[in-house]
Amino acid sequence: EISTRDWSSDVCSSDLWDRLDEPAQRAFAAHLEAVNWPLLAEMQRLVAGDAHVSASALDLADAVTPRCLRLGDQSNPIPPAAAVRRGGEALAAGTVGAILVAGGQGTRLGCQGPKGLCSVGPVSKASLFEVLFGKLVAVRRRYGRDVPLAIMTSSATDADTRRFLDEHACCGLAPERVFVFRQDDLPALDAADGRLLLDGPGHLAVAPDGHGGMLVALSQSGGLDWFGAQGVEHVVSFQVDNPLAMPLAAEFLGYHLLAAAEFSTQVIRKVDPAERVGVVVASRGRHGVAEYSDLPAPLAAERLPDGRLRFHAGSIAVHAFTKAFLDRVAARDDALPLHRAFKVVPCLDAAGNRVVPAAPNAIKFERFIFDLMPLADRVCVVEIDASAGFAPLKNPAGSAGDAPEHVHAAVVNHARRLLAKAGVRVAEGVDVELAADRIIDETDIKALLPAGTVLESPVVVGG
Ligand code: UD2
Repeated sequence: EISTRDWSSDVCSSDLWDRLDEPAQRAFAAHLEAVNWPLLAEMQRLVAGDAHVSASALDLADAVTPRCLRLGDQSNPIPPAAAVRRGGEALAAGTVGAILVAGGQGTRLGCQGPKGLCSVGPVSKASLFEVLFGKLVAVRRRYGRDVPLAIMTSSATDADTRRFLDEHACCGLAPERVFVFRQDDLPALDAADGRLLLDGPGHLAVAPDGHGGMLVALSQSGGLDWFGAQGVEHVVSFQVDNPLAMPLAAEFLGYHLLAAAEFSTQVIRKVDPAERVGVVVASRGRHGVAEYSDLPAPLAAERLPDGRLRFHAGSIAVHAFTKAFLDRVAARDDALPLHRAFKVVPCLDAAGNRVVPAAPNAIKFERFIFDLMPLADRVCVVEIDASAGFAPLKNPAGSAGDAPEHVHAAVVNHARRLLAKAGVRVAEGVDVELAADRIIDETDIKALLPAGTVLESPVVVGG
């Protein structure tokens, strides 16, 4: 009763079928039946298309960097104090939820399992998960309400993430306020002919569908309704690799709310064209993000008369959406385009031998959540200081940037700056860290340490 569909034109090495025993054939058939065939046809059309055409329909020729508010800037059209107040009211009313995108693995960083398990606490050795979940605990302490948190995992990180949450009692978050949902996988296709690849006998080569997979996965898993049932009206999303992320900063939320934006986003000032961050641009009345890999080098390096990069609003993937906007776009099946990436994908050759190609042989497909931006009627862009809110862990130790040692230094420097604001001095060369679940800003430090305190040895303040 194995399906009668003829897969031979779609699956590379399909003659290997006969070598599988019957249970393996059944499993393979089920695997193939689960493939979204209309989507596969669209992916195959993209394989055949021009490799240099960007997926997002942004016209960069006449695009500009949109006007940005700046965190703490008194010259903003919305005063910072008003934003802090409004954001604080929303947090105290419990109308803000959060989504953490955590489908990525830490393997490349030498850490087994989900990237969230990588240690980033310079003193505590706390993992990314502990630090990021701690921030929600700190918000509850200050504003008296939980922030419901949906965590997006992938096939590679789901089981380990759930185990981590069990073993660490959700790091102090109320378990009923944590919702774990899994993004989908998409097949990788042979770059030469668009056929499916096998990465083992009877097993398709697949990869997670990008953080944009969040939209469909959240909606289909019941996550959007879960937020709705708790009175959530605004949802922030952030990435698992940034221990300095501040998606729940009251001032940021306040700008989002007071600007009546459907989609707000945090950016940093991009100063070097080589920085691996997408850029927020405005073109023909719409906002969007041009991913760094899609931005032609001459455009990325273009400068304004005042010396700034023409495209200087670097996206750090911290966004806020209205829940109504997410509901609206989740109902469309064309909300997010597919992006292609040429990758090396180990696979079986026609003789059934596993090969690891020396050059990219396959196309992987991903959707990006920031492609929702052009669909939003009002967008609010808020610039933050990178030193206060962006220290991504991307590369292994010894790399030129975004490696554990850079993250470590950024976390210590951020702590030193907040401690200095609270009148606390730290001796030269001493590592200090702020307990993520206690300290949002200097006011929390002042409540713990009297001004004039000197820290002479490594410590987790508030830990
Ligand atoms: C991302 C942004 C880039 C910039 C940078 C900031 C994209 C395409 N690019 O670059 O513009 O904002 O981050 O750090 O977003 N993830 C999933 N599932 C997936 C793929 C990724 O959950 O299928 C998560 C992953 O765990 C990580 C985040 O998304 O938290 C970013 O993924 P990445 O490290 O591949 O993105 P990167 O550094 O190329």
